[in-house]
Amino acid sequence: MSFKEKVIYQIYPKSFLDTNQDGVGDLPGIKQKMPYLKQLGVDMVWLSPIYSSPQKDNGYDVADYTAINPTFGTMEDFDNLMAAANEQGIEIMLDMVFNHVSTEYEWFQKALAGEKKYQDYFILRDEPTDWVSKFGGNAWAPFGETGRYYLHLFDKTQADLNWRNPEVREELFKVLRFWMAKGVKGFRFDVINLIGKDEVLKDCAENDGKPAYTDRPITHEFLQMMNQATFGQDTEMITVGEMSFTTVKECILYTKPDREELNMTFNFHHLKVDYKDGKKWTQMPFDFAKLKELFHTWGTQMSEESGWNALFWNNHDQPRALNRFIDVDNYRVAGAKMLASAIHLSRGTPYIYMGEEIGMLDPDYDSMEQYVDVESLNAYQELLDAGKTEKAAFEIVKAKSRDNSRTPMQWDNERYSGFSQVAPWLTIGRSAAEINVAKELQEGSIFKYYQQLIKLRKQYPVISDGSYEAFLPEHPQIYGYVRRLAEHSLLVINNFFAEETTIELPEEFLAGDVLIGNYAVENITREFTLKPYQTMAIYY
Ligand code: TEU
Ligand code: CA
Repeated sequence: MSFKEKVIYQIYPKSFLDTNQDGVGDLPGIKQKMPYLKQLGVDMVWLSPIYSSPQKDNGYDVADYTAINPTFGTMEDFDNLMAAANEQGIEIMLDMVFNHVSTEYEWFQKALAGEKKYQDYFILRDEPTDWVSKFGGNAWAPFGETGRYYLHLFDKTQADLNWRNPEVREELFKVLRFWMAKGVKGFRFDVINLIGKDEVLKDCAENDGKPAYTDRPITHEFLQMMNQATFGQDTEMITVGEMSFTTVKECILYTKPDREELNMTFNFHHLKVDYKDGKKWTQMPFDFAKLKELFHTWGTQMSEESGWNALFWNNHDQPRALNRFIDVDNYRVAGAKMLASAIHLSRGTPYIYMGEEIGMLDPDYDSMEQYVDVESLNAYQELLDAGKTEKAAFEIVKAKSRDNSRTPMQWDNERYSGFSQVAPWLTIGRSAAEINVAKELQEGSIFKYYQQLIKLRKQYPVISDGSYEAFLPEHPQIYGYVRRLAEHSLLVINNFFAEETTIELPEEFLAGDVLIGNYAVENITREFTLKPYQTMAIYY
């Protein structure tokens, strides 16, 4: 089966299931839930970082790429998890954080101690540039007592690696071979479009300096080297690159098969349509016209140029899409299905973030005390410094914090939602008694809907392989597209609002069949009225 027919499920290990009652999720917990994932029908599970790490950025600050974080378990636990997954026909994708390492990594420590070899592993300069770290503040920090500075595009405990050094590349390629030898079948590469820094680094006032280090031409060369030296030798491997602040043009280059870089890319433009002036720590209702334009641009251009998208609404860095795009007080279930259809029937490989399949919501915390993410804490302080009241700053954090999606998985309505028997590392969401796996499996319909979508992708080549064209691009409420493959077509219509709207269906689909939808459809008529958040796919 090709990656076009597969569906990938993301697990945030800290928050999936705690089996040794320390309040933190672990590998045996993930192993235990393999039958649940099999029931859902996903093909591959992406684990956010499980490696040794001081956890300043929840594991995205890696201190040893080939050691398991003891909080999560042992290497034996990992091997057991792999075996249990494979038994269910599920493959494992690991998260490779190759742009930077924790400053606790042996390489950085040796560099600090004065070893020249390891100093060349990092990006050291006599003068910092004006670039702003993605987690706030300047992107350079003093390198010990040397008077020099090291680059950290993220937290100051995450030092950027010098990919121009062939020894660094070989170290990283070795890491990939290590995990491939264990049977890992997929890699998700963290912010991989930032690895190629220019030789001479220049100030850049635009967008906090992003254009100076993002999507640089040499990044493509590095990816080709990595592909050739490692996963490119195994046609079953699946690779996805997380692309920060990228363009469709670049993502076509990253994913066009004949370039031999990656299979697909994540981009975040569609999840910035509720950012005021492009700034995350603001609040604004989502801009539907912009969302559509982005989906259509990426959908058609990737389709025309043989690129491939990773399709997603949620991950561990994003507040829950339900809270952002749907009137959840009235239409949580219909809305969850509509959002799911909008991407699962599109051209690309769909990702499900844990809890999405049961319609989990943001936790609805009532105090700053409950937030733990370094990014949220920094942003809160910056909002106060900029003159916001505590209340106003809190409201913004509440809407935007990455902790929103990192709350423990809601398995049942027990005290700690079946995640643990002790207080978890991050407070459980307020809705856990109402929204949980046990209840969803018993009486819910969102999980079933996801099951159906996953099956359809495998049954209908037009879903996995068809082309993409926009449908009613100017409509103020509908996001729609047509997929085509040989003599078959699929029309997908999604009403993104709580108001009904009437449209004209194209002639060619009047004789078609409804493949899936969130309301019963009696007749496909030329004049068709869509209910609140209605989604419907017609196959002809
Ligand atoms: O995220 C990359 C990234 O660009 C994020 O910082 C994103 O912009 C931010 O979360 C939105 O507010 C990746 C990982 O997914 C994230 O968890 C890590 O913190 C980051 O890289 C550093 O490794
Ligand atoms: Ca645990």
